Amino acid sequence: MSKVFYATTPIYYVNADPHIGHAYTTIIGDCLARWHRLDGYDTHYLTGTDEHGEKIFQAAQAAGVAPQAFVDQISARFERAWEALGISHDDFIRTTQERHTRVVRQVLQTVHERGDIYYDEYEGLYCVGCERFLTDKELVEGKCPTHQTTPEARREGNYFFRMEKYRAWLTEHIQTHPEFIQPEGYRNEILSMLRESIGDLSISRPRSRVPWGIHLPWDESHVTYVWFDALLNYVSALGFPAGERFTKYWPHTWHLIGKDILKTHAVFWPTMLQAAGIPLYQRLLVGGYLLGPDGRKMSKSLGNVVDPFALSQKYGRDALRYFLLRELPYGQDGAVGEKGLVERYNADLANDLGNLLSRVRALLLRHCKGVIPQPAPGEAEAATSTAGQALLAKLRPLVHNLRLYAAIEEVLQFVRSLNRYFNDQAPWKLAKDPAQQERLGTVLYQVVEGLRIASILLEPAIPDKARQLRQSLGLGDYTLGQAAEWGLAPAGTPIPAEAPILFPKFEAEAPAEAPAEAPPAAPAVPVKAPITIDEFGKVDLRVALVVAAAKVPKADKLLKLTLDMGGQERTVVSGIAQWYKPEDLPGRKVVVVANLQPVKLRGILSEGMILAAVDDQGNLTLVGLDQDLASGAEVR
Ligand code: ME8
Repeated sequence: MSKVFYATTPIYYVNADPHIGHAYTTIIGDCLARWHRLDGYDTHYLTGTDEHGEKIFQAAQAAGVAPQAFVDQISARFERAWEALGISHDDFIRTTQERHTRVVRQVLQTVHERGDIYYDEYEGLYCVGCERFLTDKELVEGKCPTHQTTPEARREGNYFFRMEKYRAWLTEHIQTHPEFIQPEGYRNEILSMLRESIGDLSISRPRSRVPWGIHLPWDESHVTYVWFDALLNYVSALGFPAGERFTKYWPHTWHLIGKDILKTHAVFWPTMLQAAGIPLYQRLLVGGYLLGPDGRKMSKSLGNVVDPFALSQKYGRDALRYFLLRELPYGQDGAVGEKGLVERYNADLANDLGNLLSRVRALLLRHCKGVIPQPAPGEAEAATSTAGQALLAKLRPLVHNLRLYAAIEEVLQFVRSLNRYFNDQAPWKLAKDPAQQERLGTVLYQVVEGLRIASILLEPAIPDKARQLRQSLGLGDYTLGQAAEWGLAPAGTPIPAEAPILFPKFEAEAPAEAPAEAPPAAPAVPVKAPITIDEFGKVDLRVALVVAAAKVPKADKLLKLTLDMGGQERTVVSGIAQWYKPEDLPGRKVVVVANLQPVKLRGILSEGMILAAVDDQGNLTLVGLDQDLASGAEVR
């Protein structure tokens, strides 16, 4: 089978700025494109903007700007938005570009010459939001169900495309090609629509009313209907009809759309293609709606709109990408909000993935001279040696069927199994026993390999962080197939001495979802008597790495911590056992009071104190660093 892949997003209307719904579909497409590239497919990923039509013309008029200047401005915002979210599209098409308008006129001419276009008077109900006439059946209480507006009654002379003529043929095609429209519910919706007449499609507007559009080649007094124009972007961008890209990519097309534009893509588009003598696309993949955090459809008036760019700035673009990809089964509606993002981020990315990386790095730096160790010869551990192969075999069909959330969850389960392995093997204990050094190398190698494999499989979802993860283990890039091969991390590879924390943990605060009423003012905290800066300067605060942690026998509250303060080892006894498990601490950076008079606690000499914040409910959390800094660094 040829390894060629072509994915498209809808081209977005430039009547308003990009929002999270646009980002959602574009991120899904990006993940698919990256997956296929990583798998050695010759991949082409297309997005762009839809710039003609009444809706855009009206928006430009309302803004008091000439249409071309208006669309230039907003189209550029979409391009910038995709750059900000790390979208790796290969092309960005705009329907006002000459490479597109030329193809639209050419296809219209062909269909006209074949006798599939005629002129007629038409009367119907038009929804400007959808940019199409709605049938009585589609209305809900007289309104457009997508836009909640009453369509306008219109009567005018239009050119028509003989769409009805292709109804039986289209039905047959859908019936004999189960993959053509997915998920199945949408396929059934279209099959049921096709049981009744679909009518012919009005494909022009009089220029006297809508001057903004592509002129019909045979009648300059009409412009092309925006959907007939827009759908053709998918082939014009490939250089249809003669372009090499068209020949190569078109037979492998996956169109990603939201359910709001199902009919145009599942009925208008294939019949247009058939009439123009162009082969059909391969698959139409239909996504559901994103809902606000309250479970209602996002809308500005309800105030439940989530801004993807603010989230991406605050938490990082890979965090947003991960959340949207992991949270919702494609095809279904689902609620998204900041709180959910933070929870998902902390649990999966900061705890399961990032923390394991920090812990293994700390041990490699301390006990393995900062290089990836050599595993014992011939030792095949259950944790990873065949896991990569099994995982990839599971992931391929999941990705093919757009079950991206399930594919990600499989990888995360693997990462959780690595965490269990790490905790069970307790390499920090092995490190202390000179007879166990080979075993220590084997265990740490397993975890490094596991992280390498997970990073490859997660790369389409979180491209920047996946690379950062590997870099902090001294590793470069791999192909998807190399996730299935065990042992590709070369023993002896030096790992960088310093690496930024992969996923710094966030507090689960969500200002956008906070209750409308202001929370009661916190009581004033009694503050101790003032001290001078010189007095404060006497306290020597330092960054330290937790190297080992253990319970203090017969003391429920105490842990004994071994700290590395930049080449200098310290023991500190700390009363944090109620809040922290010993196995969760090695690899963490803490802040320690380095010049505190040593004291003996339960027979152990404690040489300092680590800082923790505690609230009046008794909740305690260790003071940490926002970004990684070398052990021994001064805190002031
Ligand atoms: O329809 N949830 O453009 P458009 C999920 N120009 N996805 C959403 C969404 C939401 N709440 N809101 C929007 C058009 N989308 C035409 C397309 S294609 C030849 C022409 C996504 O700007 C989803 O992919 O209204 C939807 O189909 C698309 O944005 C509509 O974008």
